[in-house]
Amino acid sequence: MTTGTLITVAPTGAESAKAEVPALPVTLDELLLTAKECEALGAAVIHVHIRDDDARPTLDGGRLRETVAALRESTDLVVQLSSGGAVTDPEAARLAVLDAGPDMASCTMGTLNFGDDIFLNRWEFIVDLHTRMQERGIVPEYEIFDLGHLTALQRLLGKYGLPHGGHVHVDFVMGVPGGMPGTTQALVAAHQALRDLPEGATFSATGVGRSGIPVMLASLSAGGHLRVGMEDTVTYAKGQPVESNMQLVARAVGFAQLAQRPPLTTAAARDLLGIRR
Ligand code: KMH
Ligand code: ZN
Repeated sequence: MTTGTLITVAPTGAESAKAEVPALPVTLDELLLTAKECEALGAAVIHVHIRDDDARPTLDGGRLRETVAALRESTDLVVQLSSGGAVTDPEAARLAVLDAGPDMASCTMGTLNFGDDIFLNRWEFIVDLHTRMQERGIVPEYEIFDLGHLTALQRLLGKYGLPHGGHVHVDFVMGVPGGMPGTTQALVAAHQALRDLPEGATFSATGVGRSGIPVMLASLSAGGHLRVGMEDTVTYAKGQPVESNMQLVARAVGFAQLAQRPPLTTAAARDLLGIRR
């Protein structure tokens, strides 16, 4: 059955520098403004990376807690904290992200080359993240950068059981140099592999950089959901830098409406993902 479209906004990420991308929201005020405007346009989930006073990525616990509280106060968005952080973040700090008590957290399902860096996600670390989220009632979004990550997820669920809430939701992060390409063919392959996961598993997809539009169209046509935002896309069209996250959310909403799969409300998103507020 085709449903409406779950739209996640990933407004900041850990990779772009504020000096190079001045429109990037890096302060709490900037993040809250972006969150409110994206929610008004049709986003239901926010995938959050935060920055320090110098606009550098941070996993500071106090700031994360303040951010979760502020987002809950000003919006009804599902708050998903990144446990991926930046490629330089140590495992302990990534696990401690859960202490901020978000509705959801990301959980990347394997190690990969990440451009010139390595995004390290050891099996034992993944198990730790998954089981701690089960214990604390946090719903994971499993980040799938490559096909083998779905095999790892199947193994994880088989050995350690379903996530909190019982629903499995994954995000195909496509087009990272070192991961699967952002193509229709790769999305179809990943979608096929979803059949090995528990019945009813859902997926979102995001294409990094130029692969954003083809991945969005492929995901909508395959019954998938969308993640957009300046974490993944800083160029709107050739020679045209992204002006704001709202521009990207508005485009995703337009595509979803064209596909006759309008954006899910935040309440419907909670139902889909198995989240209780
Ligand atoms: N910044 C990347 C190394 C996540 O948020 O969980 C990892 C990332 C995935 O963005
Ligand atoms: Zn992220």
